[in-house]
Amino acid sequence: MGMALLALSACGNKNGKPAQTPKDRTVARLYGGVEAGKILYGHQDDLVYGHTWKVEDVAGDPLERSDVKAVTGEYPAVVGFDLGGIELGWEANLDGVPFDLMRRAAVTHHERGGLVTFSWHPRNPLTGGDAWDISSDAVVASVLEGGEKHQEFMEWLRRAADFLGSLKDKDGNVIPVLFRPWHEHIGSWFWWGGKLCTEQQYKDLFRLTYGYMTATRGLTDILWVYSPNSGIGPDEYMSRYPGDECVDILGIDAYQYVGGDLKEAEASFIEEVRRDLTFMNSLATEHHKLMCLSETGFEGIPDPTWWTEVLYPAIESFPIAYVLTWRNAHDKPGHFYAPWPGSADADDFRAFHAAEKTHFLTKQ
Ligand code: BMA
Repeated sequence: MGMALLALSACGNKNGKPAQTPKDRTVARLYGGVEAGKILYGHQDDLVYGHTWKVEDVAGDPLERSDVKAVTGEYPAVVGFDLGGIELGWEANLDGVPFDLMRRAAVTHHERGGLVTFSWHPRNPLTGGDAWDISSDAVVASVLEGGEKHQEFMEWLRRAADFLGSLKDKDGNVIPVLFRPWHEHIGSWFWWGGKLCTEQQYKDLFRLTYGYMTATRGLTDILWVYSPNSGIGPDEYMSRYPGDECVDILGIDAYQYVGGDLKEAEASFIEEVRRDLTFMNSLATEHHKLMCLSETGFEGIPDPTWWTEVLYPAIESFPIAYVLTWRNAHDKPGHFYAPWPGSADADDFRAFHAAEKTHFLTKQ
C-alpha cells in the first residue's frame, strides 16, 4: 500500500525484439508485483455502488466514491465488473449496473493506474433462465458448433466483444483487461458446470469464446483467467483446462462459510485456501502462468478480525497477483464482502490495508 502500482517495465524495439503490447506490459506489471512480494487487493463493483449508496448516486459523477476508499483512503488496485445481461442487449447488467456506467468506471479505473477484471453470468441460452438454471444438461452442447443455439450464442459473444472492444482510453486504444468467463465450473451450479457438460464440451466452450474474441474480433489485449471453484484437487482443477494458449492467469474462487463454530470454520477455510494455492503454485510454475484468488469473501463479514486473522494468513505466503472480494450490494443489507464506513471490520481492514504484502491503488 501507499505507493502507486509498480511502474511498467520499459517497452520498445531494442535488439530487434518486437514491441511489447499493452497485454505484455500488463502481464509484466503483474509479475513485477509478485516479485516485489505484493498482492493487489480487488473489489467487485467497487466504483458503481456500495453498502450505503446506489448506482443512481454515481450515474453522472466522476466516480470517486468507493467503500474501500472511504475506509482506507485508497481505491482497490483491481476492480471487477460483471457482464451478465450484455448478451441480450440489456442496458444494465443483472445487478442493475448500466453498461454505460460500467464502461466509464472501467476506463476511469484504468486511467488511474488500476486493473479491471470482468466476470460473466450470462442467461441460459437454451431454457431462457438465468446463469444458475441447471435444469438442462444440453445447454453447452447447444451453443457449440452444430448445436441448435450456436448462431444465437455467437450473437451473445458478439455483444460481449462489442462491449470489451468499446473500453478505450483517451487516445482511442482498447484498454487491456482481465476476462474470466465460465468460472466455478467444476461444481454444478451454473449451466456450464461439471455435471452439465463433458470435459471436452467445456474446453470447446472456452476455446470458442477465446477464438472469437481474439482471432475474429482482434481483442488480443485481454488477459484470460481460468477460475474453477474451490474444494477440488489439482487433477480436477486441470480436468477442464482449455490449454496454455488461451489462459494467462490461474485463478480459484474460494468463499468462507460458517455452519457451526466460527473459529473452526475459519481454520478450515485457511487450510482450504492454502491447499488450493499450494497446488496452483506448482501448476502455475509448470505452465508459466500467473495466479490469483479470483473471488473470495465472507458474506456480511461476521468476524471483525477476518481480514488479518483469516484472509491475510491464508494468502500471505503465496505469489498471487491479486485477491478480489465480492460486491457490497446496495439493495441487500447483509450481502457485502468488503468494509464500509462504520462496518464492524473497518479497523481490521485498515490493518489489512497497512500490512506488508497488500497493495492498493494510490490515486495519481
Ligand atoms: C452473486 C450474488 C448475486 C449476483 C451475482 C452476480 O454471487 O452477489 O446477488 O447477482 O453474484 O454478480
